[in-house]
Amino acid sequence: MRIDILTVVPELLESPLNHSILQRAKDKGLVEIHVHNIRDWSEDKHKRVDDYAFSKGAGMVMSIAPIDKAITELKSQREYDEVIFLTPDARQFVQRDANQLSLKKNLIMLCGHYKGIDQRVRDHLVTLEISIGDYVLTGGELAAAIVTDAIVRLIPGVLSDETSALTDSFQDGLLTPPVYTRPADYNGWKVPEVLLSGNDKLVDDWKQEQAYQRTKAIRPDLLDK
Ligand code: 6GU
Repeated sequence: MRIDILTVVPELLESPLNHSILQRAKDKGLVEIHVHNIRDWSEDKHKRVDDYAFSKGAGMVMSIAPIDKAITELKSQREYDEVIFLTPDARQFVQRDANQLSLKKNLIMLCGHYKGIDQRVRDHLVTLEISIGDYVLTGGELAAAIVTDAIVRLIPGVLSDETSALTDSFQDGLLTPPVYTRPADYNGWKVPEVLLSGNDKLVDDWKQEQAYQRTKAIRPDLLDK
């Protein structure tokens, strides 16, 4: 998979995409992530990428020209499955979206900034709009990092079998059961007896029940689905 991220603050994406599992996925050649500065396509002498809104009091708006040039250049090099716009005024990204996007070959992610973006970008260049939740961030960069992480970890070979994505919270509609490691007794705080029993059937039943009880207590909405 290849992901091209278009932003006016590329620095914000450096650290989150260059460590741990994402870095290993890149090293293994399972994913290529390219971060581009939209300013590189600005023809303005001050490299501006925004301008005043036509409506009064609406603040600054990201201009269409540099974004169109960037996307057109990328599209001339390969075919893209989606041009994704990260913005709070969109449908919320959920695990099902991550699953579907993890099967794609080439993705463009466009990070919103300032007060908004010229609507013609959304109407003519963007194919998918996503928000990561009902709160407002200063820009789409952290959201792009989150969406990239959620997608990349699902690519076959990125996670080891032990940490398989199939056992994640949400994949089966339930939160995960609690986990423990040694010592079995830490200053009187004990690991549940059943986990020390060596009886796989009992352990599986316990995990299933814990997953259900946690979901009922914390995210009852998931049980309605
Ligand atoms: Cl994708 N962008 C911004 N700026 N804020 C958000 C968001 C995205 N998702 C939730 N809040």
